[in-house]
Amino acid sequence: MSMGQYTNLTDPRSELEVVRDWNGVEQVVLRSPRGDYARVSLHGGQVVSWRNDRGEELLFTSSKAVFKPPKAMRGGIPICFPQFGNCGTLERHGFARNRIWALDEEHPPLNHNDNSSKASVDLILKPSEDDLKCWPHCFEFLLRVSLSKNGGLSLVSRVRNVNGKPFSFSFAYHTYLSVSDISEVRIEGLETLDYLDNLIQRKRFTEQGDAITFESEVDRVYVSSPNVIAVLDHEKKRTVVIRKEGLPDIVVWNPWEKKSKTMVDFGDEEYKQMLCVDAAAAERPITLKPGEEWTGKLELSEVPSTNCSGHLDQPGII
Ligand code: TA6
Repeated sequence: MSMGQYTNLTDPRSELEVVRDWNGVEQVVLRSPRGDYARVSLHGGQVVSWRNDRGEELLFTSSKAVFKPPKAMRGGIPICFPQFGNCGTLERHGFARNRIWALDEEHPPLNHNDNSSKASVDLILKPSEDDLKCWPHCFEFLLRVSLSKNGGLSLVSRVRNVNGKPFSFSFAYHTYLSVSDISEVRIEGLETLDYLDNLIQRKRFTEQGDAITFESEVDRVYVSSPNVIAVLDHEKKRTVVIRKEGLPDIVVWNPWEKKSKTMVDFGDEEYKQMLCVDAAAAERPITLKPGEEWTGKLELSEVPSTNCSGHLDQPGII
């Protein structure tokens, strides 16, 4: 398949390849010069794999995941749009994660002035007739997925209102991180924040802990959070730094034991090896007037734990 305009290789040593999964759905493989790897499926515009230059997978995928459109695969980074969770009339987390996206040949690459060396691909989603029946708003969703030469993974979403009237939506990068042992993991950067507890009808609380640790089911929306947080995995001596722009909230989810047993596409013990930390606009919807557009950015990077704890504001963490 020819490398059309939807691809961007600003470093000739980076690689990009279009393959097909066993359902015949196209997937785009990005490789960095030093051997990092990412794979994006056109099913849901979902990143389904992100590996470092040592070949270690950084994203969780359930051993019971269903790889058959339209159901979104349980793992990787599903995109929740135009609705996060059950906050609305649509199916949970909206329809974007269940749709087949297209490689975007139409538009100049997003951020075409960003020439830091990376491999990237542009995808596009527009509403189908069926989508317009359940959500009567014309939009254009451009997604750029990039892998930098240092293995950083970035996702830039640009939603444009090509409708005649305003519309509002909520959004999340539903990021399934792979962890060694959930009881060995802590999140830094959400201290003292307010959160909405989805386990208690979105009741509002204030985080008391000095870092978030896990010993039971958690399903919270941390509101108006800082744009940089870190997930520290002591056993793996690994920290994943999460940077976000245009997304005020962070959703933290681990189903723990009981809920895990209720999910058919999730192993009963798998809650020990995953943690969802979603950059999101979940508390308040985003409203776009006709012609307006919104951009939401996520950057994930892996840093050796020693570099991070307590120093989130240090330059060079990313
Ligand atoms: O992000 C947290 C959450 O909204 C939880 O409430 C939980 O339901 C999770 O998403 C998974 O949703 P899914 O529809 O993928 O099963």
